Order: sequence, then C-alpha cells, then structure tokens
Amino acid sequence: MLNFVTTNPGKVREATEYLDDEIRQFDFDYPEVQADDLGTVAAEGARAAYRAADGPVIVDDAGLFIDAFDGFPGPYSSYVEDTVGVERVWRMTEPEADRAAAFKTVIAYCDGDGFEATPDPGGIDREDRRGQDLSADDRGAATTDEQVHDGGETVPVKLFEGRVPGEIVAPRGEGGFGFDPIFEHDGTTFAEMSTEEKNAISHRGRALAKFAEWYGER
Ligand code: ITT
Repeated sequence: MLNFVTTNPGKVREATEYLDDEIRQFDFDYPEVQADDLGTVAAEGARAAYRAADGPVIVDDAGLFIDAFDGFPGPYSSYVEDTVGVERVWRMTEPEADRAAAFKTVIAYCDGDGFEATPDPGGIDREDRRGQDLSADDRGAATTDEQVHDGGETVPVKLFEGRVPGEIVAPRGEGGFGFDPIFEHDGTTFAEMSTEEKNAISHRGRALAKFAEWYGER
C-alpha cells in the first residue's frame, strides 16, 4: 500500500484514477521547508513523511505560477489561498494585460531503496517559473532523482514533474479544488471539468501518469 501524504483530499481523488486501490491518504502535515522550488519542498517532505509512515510514500507539492507576477504565488500557493483567497487572486490579476499562468506539481516518492543521484531539483523549477507556453515535449512530465542525506545515511527520493499552461479568469465552475475556478485551459476552467477531464491535461495528471508507469514497473 502506497501512502499519499497530504491533507488535501482533492489530490487523492485525482490520484485514484492512476493508482486505484494501491493508495491511501496519509493525513500528515509534513513540515514544508522554506524553498522557492517545488522539488526541494516535495523531496524534503517525502523524507520526513517516510520516517513517519509505515511503507512507501508520495508527496505532491504544487503551485500556481502567474507570469505577470513573476511566478507568484508559486510555492507559496497554499498560504496565499488561505490568506488572500482565490477570488482576490483573480481580482489582482484582472487589470494585467497578460494573464498567462501555469500550474505545476512535483511528486516525490520515497521507499528507502536506492536510485541514481541526479541534479539539484531547483534546476527543474527555475526554467518554468514564469509559466510561459512550453513546447509539447516540455509540457509532459519530467523525471529526476535526488539523493538526500538523513543523519549521514542517504535516503533517495525520486521526483516526477508535471505542468500545464493556462490563463487566469473570473471564477467559473463548481468542481475541483483550490485555484481551479480561476484557471482556464483551452476555454474551460479546471473547476468546469470532471476529474477525468482535468487529469487528462493537468499538471498532476501528467506527473501521476509518469509516476504510475514507473511504479508499475517497480
Ligand atoms: P498538502 O500540502 O497537505 O498536500 P495543500 O493543499 O496545502 O495540501 P500544496 O502545499 O501543494 O497542497 O499547495 C498547493 C496550493 O495550490 C494549494 O492552495 C492548492 O489548493 C493549490 N493547488 C494545487 N494543485 C491544484 C490544482 O490541481 N488545482 C487547483 N489548485 C491547486
């Protein structure tokens, strides 16, 4: 059984389509390190959660990156949702000529077994900070590994990234969660889509598809 470490049932709902009955929600509020890239936050979270859980874990650290604000709220999206709120993020963006944005997620997997070391995950995020329109290849999920050190012992974490470009719009739709009502992709907001429709094109769907393929082989 794979533990999806999150306080957000919306994330688990989306993951179920890819991982079926292999996952369960592990409601553990892992300490989020202060870092400006999702990969570092997810990797550190997976390491902390692996210590607390009995078995393999995945952590999903996600954010909304608005071009006009140089990627804000990005890794601070959860805090901004709780403080400013989704409606006011729309109103802040409304006067901007360019309302392009991107959702991005990094899934970190840890089970205590070894993987090959790879570059610092910060490198992945910086390329994509502005949420610019990405090439078809770039829009797929990337995969990297990271070695982290835990009390002198190496605790490897494998990372799967997904991102999707879109535009900030006035809130529409009742589905999804978080910033879904103000994020439009190809004329439809994520909150107007079913879970299946959102998964087919979303940042999380892309990362989950990549992860599920790798995990299936494992
Ligand atoms: P956990 O950390 O417990 O997993 P969280 O909701 O706080 O739950 P994050 O730290 O990854 O998750 O914060 C991401 C923020 O971005 C949060 O405000 C989410 O609502 C929002 N978010 C992430 N993925 C999203 C998605 O697919 N659609 C809409 N909003 C999303």
